[in-house]
Amino acid sequence: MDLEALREDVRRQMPDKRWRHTLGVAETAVRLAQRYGADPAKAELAALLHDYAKAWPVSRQEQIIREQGLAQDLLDYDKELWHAHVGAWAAKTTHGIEDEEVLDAIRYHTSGRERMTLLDKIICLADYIEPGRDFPGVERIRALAEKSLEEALVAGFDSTIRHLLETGKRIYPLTVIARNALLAEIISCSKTSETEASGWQETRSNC
Ligand code: DGI
Ligand code: FE
Ligand code: FE
Repeated sequence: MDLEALREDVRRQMPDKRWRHTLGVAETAVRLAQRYGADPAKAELAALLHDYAKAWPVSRQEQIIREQGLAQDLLDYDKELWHAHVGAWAAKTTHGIEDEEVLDAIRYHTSGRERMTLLDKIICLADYIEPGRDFPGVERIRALAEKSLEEALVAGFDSTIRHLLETGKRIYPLTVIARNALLAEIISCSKTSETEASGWQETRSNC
């Protein structure tokens, strides 16, 4: 696949500011992939495509969700959630991306989901902390990202959920499920490290 042609096409889908955000997410996702042992090439590809459909008219996004049989429950929640699923569909149909890991990372980059893969976590977190992001609490999430993907993501979802509560919007259930699952991972990891400290050899892949 020609990455340069893909970049040019992504760039054409969005205003300059969104393209700069996309480049920031790609740079951050590659760095997180190197730090946490994911495939940097997949991280770059998913990041470049993550907001592919963000600037498309919502009417077009809605039509694709309906006609292509994407998650219909999205239509009952904030329109900001739609571009992630539409973007995964476009990555597959326009760019022929078949790698389900990459497609899922695009599809769930906004909402999160239960049992997020390493790549899901990296794209979702890179989206929160790329260098162009400037919202209250972003510095804390950046600092947490150096220590734990899961703790940083919980802090990210907390800030999104707080914002949704303050603005009286509905919360997409998958976001609540994602946050709870990440908290469970954090707790089970801390139990594992206690067990290891007391001499037991129990290993869990996510810790
Ligand atoms: O596309 P971006 O602006 O780069 O960022 P994004 O894809 O993470 O999210 C877009 C917005 O979606 C985010 O500012 C909050 C909003 N949103 C609305 N309802 C929900 C939601 N985000 C989550 N995680 N869950 C929701 O229920
Ligand atoms: Fe997005
Ligand atoms: Fe984004």
